[in-house]
Amino acid sequence: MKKLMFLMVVVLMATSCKDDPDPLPPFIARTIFITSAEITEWPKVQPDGTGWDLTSAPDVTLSMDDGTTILFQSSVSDNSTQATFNYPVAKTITDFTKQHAVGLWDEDSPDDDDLMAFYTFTIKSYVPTNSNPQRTDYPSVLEFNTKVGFKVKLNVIWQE
Ligand SMILES: [Ca+2]
Ligand SMILES: [Ca+2]
Repeated sequence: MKKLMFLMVVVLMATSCKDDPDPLPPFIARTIFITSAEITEWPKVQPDGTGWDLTSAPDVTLSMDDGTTILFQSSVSDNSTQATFNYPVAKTITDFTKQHAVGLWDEDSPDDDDLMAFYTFTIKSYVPTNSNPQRTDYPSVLEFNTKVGFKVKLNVIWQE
């Protein structure tokens, strides 16, 4: 009898262990918060090899837009030769299918600013496509890299 009791306990333990925890519900991000932008590479000269300004280095500023509205415009770094830039952004994007752009400009006056480099993107292309996405499947950095030597990283936080 004692033996049988032991067996029953073992069977009970085995069946209770079989209950896997329910899979986590998917994390579906509805908004993305851009905390900062880092430029690690940018074109120091125009495509024809001449400088962005006649007698000085470019006056660099970063912008971000959604095709109709400017979402972000950085301060201007006058006559800048620095290798990298880091801009706090603090902008939320909710339309993941809309095309956005980041542009690097040389501010000129009275002439129009020179567009040094730009990159267009949709947030959708960074959304994970697996059936049960978790927060960790979403990239915390969106990286852009263009042919003209313009490298940008956006540090982001995805939110439900
Ligand atoms: Ca210029
Ligand atoms: Ca200048």
